[in-house]
Formats: sequence, C-alpha cells, structure tokens
Amino acid sequence: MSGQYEILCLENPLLDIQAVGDEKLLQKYGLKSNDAILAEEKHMGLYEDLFQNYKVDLNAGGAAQNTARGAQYVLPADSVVFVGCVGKDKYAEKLVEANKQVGLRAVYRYDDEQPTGRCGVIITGHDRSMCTDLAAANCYKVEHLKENWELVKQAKIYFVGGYHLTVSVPAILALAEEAAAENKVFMLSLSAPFICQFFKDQLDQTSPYWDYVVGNETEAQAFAAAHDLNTEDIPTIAKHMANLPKKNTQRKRTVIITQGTEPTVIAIQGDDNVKSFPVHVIGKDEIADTTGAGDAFAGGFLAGLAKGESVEKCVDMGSWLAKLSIKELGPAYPFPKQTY
Ligand code: 26A
Repeated sequence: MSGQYEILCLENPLLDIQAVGDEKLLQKYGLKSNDAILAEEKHMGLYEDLFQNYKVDLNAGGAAQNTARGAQYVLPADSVVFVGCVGKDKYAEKLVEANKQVGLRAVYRYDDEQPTGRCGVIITGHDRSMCTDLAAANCYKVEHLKENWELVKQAKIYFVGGYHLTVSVPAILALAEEAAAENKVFMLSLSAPFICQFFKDQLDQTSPYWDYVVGNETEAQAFAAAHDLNTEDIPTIAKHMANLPKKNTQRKRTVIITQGTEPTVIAIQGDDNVKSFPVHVIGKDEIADTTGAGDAFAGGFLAGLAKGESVEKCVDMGSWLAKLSIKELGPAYPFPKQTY
C-alpha cells in the first residue's frame, strides 16, 4: 500500500552537531542549559569547538524534518514530502541519507552559496541547548514553494515548523491560505519559546489558519506571556488558543500541549472541556536522549491525522513515537521498524 504524499512539511533542514558538554562550554557562548536560539556572531566558533574538543554525533535534524521522518516512519511508503533549502555539501548528503532510510521524500532547493544549516546541540544531564546557524535554510522563499506547487496541490495536510517563521512568512501563508481555500488541514508547531516571544507578530499572522497547533508547556507559557494572558495555567492557555478567530470555519481548531511525562492537554474550539491524555511511560534507564521527542510526537500525531484517526488516537500515536525516539541517540527512529 502506497500513499499519495498526502502530508507536506515545510521548515529548516539542519544537520545536528551534538555532544555531551559542560557548564564551561555553555558559559563560554552565553547559552542556557535548556534552550533553542538562532546563532549570532559570537556563537559561530561553537561548531568548530565541538568538533575539536568534544565527541560529536552528527544527526539529521531540523525540527519539522524530524517530524516528517517520524510521520513517514509510521505511514505507508510515499506518504510524506518535506521541502526546505540546503547547501551543495556533505551535510546535505547526510540529510538525504537519513531521509532515504525512512523513505521520506525531500524536495530540497540547493543554494549555490550558503552551506547547509547546522544546529549545535549541547547535552548537559537531561537538558539540551540548541544553537542554530540557519545558513542555506534561511534562503527558502515562497517562489521555491511555488516551483513545487503540484506537491502542494497533491497534499491534504500541511505541517509547518514554527521555526520557519524566522525564514519565510510568505511561504507559510501560501500553504495556510491554500489549506483554508481547499478545506485542507493546516498544522503548526510553536517550536520554541523564542518564536512565541520574539516572532509574535509573525506567529499571529498564521493563527487564523491553525486547524491544529502543537507545542510544549514552556512554549504555551511563552505564548501566554507574549499575549498578556496573565496565566501560566496550561488548560486555560490551550482553551484561549483554541478559540482565537479562525479563517476556515468548516474545521474546529485543536490545540495540543505536551508536558514531558505529564499528561498531554487537548483543547478544541467551542468545547468547554479541556481534556488530558496520559503519555506512554518510559523507564529512566531507557532514556538515551530526549532531543527531538516533541518532533517525534508531532510526527506520530500527523500520521494519525493522515489515517483519519480520532484526536485521542492521534495523541496516543504521538506519545508512542516520542517514546521510540527518546530511546535513540539524536532525533531518530529505531530499526528494524516497530509498528504501532
Ligand atoms: C530556526 N531554528 C532555531 C531552528 C532549530 C531547529 N530546527 C529548525 N530551526 N533549532 C533547533 N532545531 C532542531 O530541533 C530539533 C530538536 O527538536 C534541531 O535540529 C533538533 O534536531
């Protein structure tokens, strides 16, 4: 059984340069132990530092690309296509290889000048600090999406990583408007607190189009703070987001907020009851690395959507895939393949 590329994902294809680090390294570059940021000039030495002085793992990354690989891992062949911009280099070859392993179709734009984007991932204990130099990933434009419009037309579900709000709002809105016009599904991830905080205006341009929006508790709280909601209560924030104005009134909005090992909160537009669903339990000794756990959750959830499952089942598939990913190093999925 093969799919018809019913899911299209857009965001930044990155190579993760991951290492177990220490407080000294975080301090040297002014990084918080648990964070995701865009690299500034002062961070550019980090990547070479990691290669020279730490034991690095190179993994395919980019949050929505991890989600796309996850959804394809679960679904029949030819179900998911991912678009974004890379450089003409070895890093891009590594991404192509990782996508091949799960059968994800990536339609990259290859930039002539910029190298493939990279994300330094510094692990300290259960925390991870991510510092991203977007490079080629920052060169994606709505024109590139238009060049592949037949893929957009073919898909029925669009998933956009919120990190792309720093790159191309027009590309995101092109997908959002297509979804609203054709009554297709538009799903966005909040990605990181800094997106909710510093890219609030860009984020707010997309909110009328959200059929599904996914994030974790810290992102939801950053959203609440940026919007002066005066609450840190997750169900309250989720309910607020669910009931923001909506363009396509044929679909009710669903808000999904994960909270690590705590239950996942679901709010549906117009529904007074906010629900919560438990996660798949994972033993402490089974945890290899939580990098990409949220991306995997979104991947499992998306796969459920594509199969037409209930929200409850989609959440459970997300939690199941997150657990599989946590047992792997980096944002990866186990082989031989496991089935839900
Ligand atoms: C624009 N930024 C900061 C980013 C990212 C990112 N993906 C896209 N854009 N910063 C970190 N990531 C990815 O998040 C994954 C873990 O959730 C990393 O590449 C990592 O694989």
